[in-house]
Amino acid sequence: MVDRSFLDWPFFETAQRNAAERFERWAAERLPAVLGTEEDAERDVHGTVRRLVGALGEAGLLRHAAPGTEDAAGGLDVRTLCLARETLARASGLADFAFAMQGLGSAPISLHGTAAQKRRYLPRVSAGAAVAAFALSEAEAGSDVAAMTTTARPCPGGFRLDGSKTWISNAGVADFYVVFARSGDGGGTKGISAYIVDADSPGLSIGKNIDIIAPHPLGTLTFENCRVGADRILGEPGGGFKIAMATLDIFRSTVGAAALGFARRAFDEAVGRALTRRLFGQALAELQLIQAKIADMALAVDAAALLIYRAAWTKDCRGGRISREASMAKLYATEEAQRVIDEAVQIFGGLGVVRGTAVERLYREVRALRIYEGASEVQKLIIAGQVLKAAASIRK
Ligand code: COS
Repeated sequence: MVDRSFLDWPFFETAQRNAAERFERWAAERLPAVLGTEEDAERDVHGTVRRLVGALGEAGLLRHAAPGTEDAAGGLDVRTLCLARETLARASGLADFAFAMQGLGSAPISLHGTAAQKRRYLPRVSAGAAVAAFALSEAEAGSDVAAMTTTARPCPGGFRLDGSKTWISNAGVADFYVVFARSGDGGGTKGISAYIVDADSPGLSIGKNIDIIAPHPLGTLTFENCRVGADRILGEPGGGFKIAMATLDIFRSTVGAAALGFARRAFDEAVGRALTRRLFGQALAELQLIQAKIADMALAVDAAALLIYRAAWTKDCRGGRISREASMAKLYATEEAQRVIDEAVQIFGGLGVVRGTAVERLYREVRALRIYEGASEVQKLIIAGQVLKAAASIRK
């Protein structure tokens, strides 16, 4: 059983502690039936994610991903999002994915949508009746968002989108996509706007699912003369880059939290194994080399948790930009989770690489987190940029 004493840390209040308990209970009592066997879930990731979204919505848990309130943060509580992802990731990567994408795909609407846009989309996201997706990356514009070439041009009644997006989570499952496109309102980061595009919009087509080591819905979107109404632009024309970055400021901490959930599960499995597996006439846990691994893993887990909860607490309680804190949380937690899980596989020995063991699944699940929502290298650029900017402004 995972140590839950971190819930007593001062970052949290009763609301977050209660939410964490609700996610914990759901994961224990309801999730196994919704997920089925791991093989079945991986064979039909689209169907599984739809089922998971429906069940999370039915349980009332998606209201944390799309609260639909009118305050500046759209009601998003980053500490709750982090605890939710951490808890779900400990149980299942796909359950975490289903929850997280409802948040990432709808957050631009929560943060920047008009009252009418919020009314139209958020209640359905929150109920699990509509699946959301966030469409930013392109084949030649991943880390370098400003290099995007998908265009949105004015046309009678709205906008016409042309181009393609790739690495889009929930492609083919989503009911709508928040799409970022070059709108010609300025160059570089200034010329990008955000649009809500319904999945059944004529001119939008979806490529086949991209098969990755830990399968989930992921694909390519192509826009050919795809028309969206004038009421579907999000925020100000030309404000799309900042909408994307503000959304990522919130969700990068939660990616760290998902990595933390994977790491906690691997750590728990490894400690259980070390206590029960015997060799050289003693438990594995009595070997000092194993104790050193366990100490390193425990330290990485706690340090990652501190950075994640610090970032989330700062956003919830201080507001404003948290780019530095969020990037530190994502960078450290994802890199360390990879190391913790690798050590867990090592402690399991041969069994650790057998398909179907928890640590083998975690080993595959964690890898993408060091890449998506800003690769580790991008997080370093952001951290250094923020530190240098702050230092330069003090010197002036
Ligand atoms: N919130 C609000 N505004 C922000 C912001 C944030 N978190 N981050 C940047 N901005 C603003 C800046 O203040 C700047 O505004 P002004 O021009 O008014 O001064 C503007 O946006 C441009 O910022 P910046 O100069 O930092 O842009 P860059 O092109 O240098 O950004 C990085 C480069 C690498 C940081 C950015 O492109 C990035 O995060 N890339 C990774 C994208 C990613 O995560 N992709 C994965 C897709 S989701 S799976």
